[in-house]
Amino acid sequence: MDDYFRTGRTRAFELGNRGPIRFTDDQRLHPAIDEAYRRCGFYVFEGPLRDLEVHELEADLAELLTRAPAYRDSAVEAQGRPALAFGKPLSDPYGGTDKNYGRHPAKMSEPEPAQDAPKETLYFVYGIFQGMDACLRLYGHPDLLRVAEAINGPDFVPFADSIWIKEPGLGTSVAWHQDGTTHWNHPRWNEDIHGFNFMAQLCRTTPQNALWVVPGSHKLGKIDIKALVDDAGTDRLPDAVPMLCEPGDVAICNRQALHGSFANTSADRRVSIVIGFHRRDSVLNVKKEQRAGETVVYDEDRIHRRSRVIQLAIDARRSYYRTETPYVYEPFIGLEDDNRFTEATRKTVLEGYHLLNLGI
Ligand SMILES: O=C(O)CCC(=O)C(=O)O
Repeated sequence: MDDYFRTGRTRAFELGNRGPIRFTDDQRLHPAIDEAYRRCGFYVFEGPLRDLEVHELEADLAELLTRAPAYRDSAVEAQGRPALAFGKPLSDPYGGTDKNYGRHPAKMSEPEPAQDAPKETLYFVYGIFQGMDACLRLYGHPDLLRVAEAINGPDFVPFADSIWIKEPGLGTSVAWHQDGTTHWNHPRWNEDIHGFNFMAQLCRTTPQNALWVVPGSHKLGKIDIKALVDDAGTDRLPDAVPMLCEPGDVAICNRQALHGSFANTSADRRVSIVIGFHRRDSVLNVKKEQRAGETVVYDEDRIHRRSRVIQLAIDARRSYYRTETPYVYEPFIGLEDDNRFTEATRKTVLEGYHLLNLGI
């Protein structure tokens, strides 16, 4: 494993896919960033979050954790609160199961946790804009939204959002997968059709605790992951590289890229806040079976209601970071006053908003 981690680090830094966010004079993503993102399927933006913002995100999470139950048995999904997922320390909750539409077909190795480890670890939080205002402000980050516009067009729409937590010596693995579940055989399939995720990092990531990505795999269509892992004879896929970041970095990762992470046996925590966006025409009128079994249509009304969260986030950020120029979100031009972040919209727009997520 040490050798894999060492060579992975070297290969990660050789890819040339990291640096600050840069735009051209006409507001396009800098061509060097665009080229590297398209070649690799991910890019590490260095330092878009200032220390203050990182600390506020950490404080939001710490507050959530002090209120969170220790185990799944006692978890209550209260309305208006983020929802929580627990797993056995160092286990692989998804690999080889039909969870997440069966997109994790191969099991990861599961190291033995320490004898005194708790029986469960909290590894995933979703619906994070309910009661975590620093996360909401992050959602309204003008430079990140400009990147979203550059990649998905000015009428881009939300996907979903979450926090992955990998506690030292406990963090569960995430078996190799590609995120997309619906458009692999679409007549206009292309490398952007399943959207992308921003991954904002609150901790330094290391080869041991990082997300790993197979560069270029977002262009390959649906990959036979089980065969790939079987052929490799190991869950250490030889072409993968770790997504190495400092606190305050925000990576962007194509959802079609093959990615996964190992159980965190290291002494270092990782916390990644994941926020996804789609092209509007990827989701409009898509029929999707939800986890509960019912089928929903992502019609204009649902997309509009879910997109209001972006406009609220822009407003929440505007009144907090007063020296920043707020992002102008095209679908809400002229509707700004109806979409202010207030105690009323906290309830009417944010409570349960994640039930309107646009998963594809
Ligand atoms: O951060 C991780 O370890 C897993 C993230 C992931 O797989 C995802 O967001 O799709």
